Amino acid sequence: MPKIEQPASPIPAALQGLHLFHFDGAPCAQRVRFALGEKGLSRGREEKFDSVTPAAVKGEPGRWVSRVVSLVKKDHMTAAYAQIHPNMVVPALVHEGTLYLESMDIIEYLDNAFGGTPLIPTAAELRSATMQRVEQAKVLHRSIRYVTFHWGLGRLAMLKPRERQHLAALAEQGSDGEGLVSFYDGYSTGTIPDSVYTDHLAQLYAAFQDLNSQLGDGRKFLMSDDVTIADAFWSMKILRLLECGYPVEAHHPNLYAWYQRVYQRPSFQHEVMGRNRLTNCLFRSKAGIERLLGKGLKPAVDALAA
Ligand SMILES: N[C@@H](CCC(=O)N[C@@H](CS)C(=O)NCC(=O)O)C(=O)O
Repeated sequence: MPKIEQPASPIPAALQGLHLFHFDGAPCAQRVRFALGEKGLSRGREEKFDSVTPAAVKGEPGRWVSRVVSLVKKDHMTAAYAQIHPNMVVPALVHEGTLYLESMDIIEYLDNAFGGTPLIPTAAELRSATMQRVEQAKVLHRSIRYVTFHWGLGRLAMLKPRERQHLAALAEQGSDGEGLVSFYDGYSTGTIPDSVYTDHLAQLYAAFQDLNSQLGDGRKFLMSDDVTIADAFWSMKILRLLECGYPVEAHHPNLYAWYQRVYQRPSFQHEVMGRNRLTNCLFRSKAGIERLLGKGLKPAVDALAA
């Protein structure tokens, strides 16, 4: 059973229906939006993440209310959001006043609470194999952070000393369970050795090779011919890494073909990409220029295979 949170903020308890605190370009939120789409729930109106006016708290039948927490504007590093999510990350879901955190738990909750595509197999063996793949993806989320910050976001994502102090002060009241404080300290001061980034890239590479060979038996999706929560987790890693210029097709062809199958699904097209196309295009263009210059993520991935 997903954990029921008791937030310090009064906002979640005031919300009716389904509300998602998310960011369009964040893989952890994208996987939940994919799951919502698979459950037949589409994006409804947009509200400010902390709005509790009588109109803003209303739910919408068959839809989820979108509460964007901008990672660019640093909405997630505000006291208002830290009281909703003590780790200061997206996503967070509220259903009829109850708050759910952690994308894996949120998807598990949605799978039990709504119809549509079943995302967690019921047969014991397949279920356990599926959840192992999800756990592996969860652990490797940190590697995605290191790789995308280093090769994708660059200086744009660095925090000024004042912002880091503010983050540390908020974390003292919350839990900082995702290690944002130490990550941003190291990242913003340029003190993380290059070998750490390369090691995270190598961990992702090894996991992708493993999935690539598993897909060699001709199955349509990661666990079987049916889409599952594992596809939701892993496909968002590929989406993000393609944006950073990772040559997925050249190194992991089965994985790339699988990704295309997931990408074509209406849930991916509408709920994941719906408002993400411009950002996706900008990142891919930047990566394309780097590739032409022989820089960026591609040579780093090629070097791993050499
Ligand atoms: N284990 C969490 C991870 C959430 C997470 O790390 N979210 C990222 C976006 S993918 C975030 O909000 N990062 C904030 C930042 O990097 O400043 C989950 O799966 O829900």
